[in-house]
Amino acid sequence: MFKDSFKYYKKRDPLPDLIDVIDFDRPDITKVKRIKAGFTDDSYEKKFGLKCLEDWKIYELLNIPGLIFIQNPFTASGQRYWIIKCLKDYSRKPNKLNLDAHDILKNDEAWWNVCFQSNDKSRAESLLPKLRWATLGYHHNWDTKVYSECFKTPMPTELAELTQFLAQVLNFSQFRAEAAIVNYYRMNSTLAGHTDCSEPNVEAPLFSISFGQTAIFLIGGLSQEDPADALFLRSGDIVVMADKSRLRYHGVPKILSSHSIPWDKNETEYIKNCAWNENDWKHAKKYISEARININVRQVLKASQLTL
Ligand SMILES: O=C(O)CCC(=O)C(=O)O
Repeated sequence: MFKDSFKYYKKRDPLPDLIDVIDFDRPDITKVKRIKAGFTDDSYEKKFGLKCLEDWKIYELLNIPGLIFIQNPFTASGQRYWIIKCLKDYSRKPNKLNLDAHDILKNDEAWWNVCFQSNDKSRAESLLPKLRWATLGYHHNWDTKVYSECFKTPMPTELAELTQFLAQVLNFSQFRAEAAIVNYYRMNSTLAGHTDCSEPNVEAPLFSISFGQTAIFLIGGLSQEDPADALFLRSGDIVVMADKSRLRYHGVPKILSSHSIPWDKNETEYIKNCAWNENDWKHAKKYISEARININVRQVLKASQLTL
């Protein structure tokens, strides 16, 4: 059962045995199969900090049809670019934050500025770990779970373009990025099991992009009673929940310290394909050394709909 597996992987003392966690660094061909990319326009790779398409490794889980895994397709500079975007841009207005409900930030304040550009070190230290989520585009309503035209701001163009490119690569060319949740995890954070079923369009795939420390991601079936599989999600990895996998239970029972730091590799000029600011990176690098970020992008409207 999903709950039992969640409890098992969440425990700290003793730590769980990770032998059954699916590890794409050592893909087991009895559990996963390689699939091919279907799109080849390399101008997009350069734009979004991606590696050359021919170097991507894309898998589908054999026992979860529709669950696609792309193993870190980002260059190191691409990872830095997206980590800074999540921390500096997606955590500010007009996006909605978990912090909004508590009046922790004054009207004109941004989380990034208070944490990294103010002289009040004690406020910065206490605010930094409090950021848990930001919503973009059609904002997820955590209480009613119902999207509304009145609770919507523009989707960041670069994020919409990145996910639309990923969708094309996987032959979901009709995908439109209309809503996103950015989850910010500390090392002791978890995300309880749930299904993503608020979108009127659950036929469209959902794109989940992870950066920073490693997660154990648990994916079960359509019911809580079904058994679950565990996967390591490392920095840069992308999970796509498409077709029959779109409505499966999933959650994050544990964050683990990452053994490698793919955002910190030295690169030749050729693959430094994304611009980011050195000073911003100094702050973001420290943050991500003890945190994980997940960007979860969805289509809300059905293909024929223009509004809700
Ligand atoms: O953090 C993750 O990998 C999963 C996030 C998620 O399931 C969600 O935002 O609905």
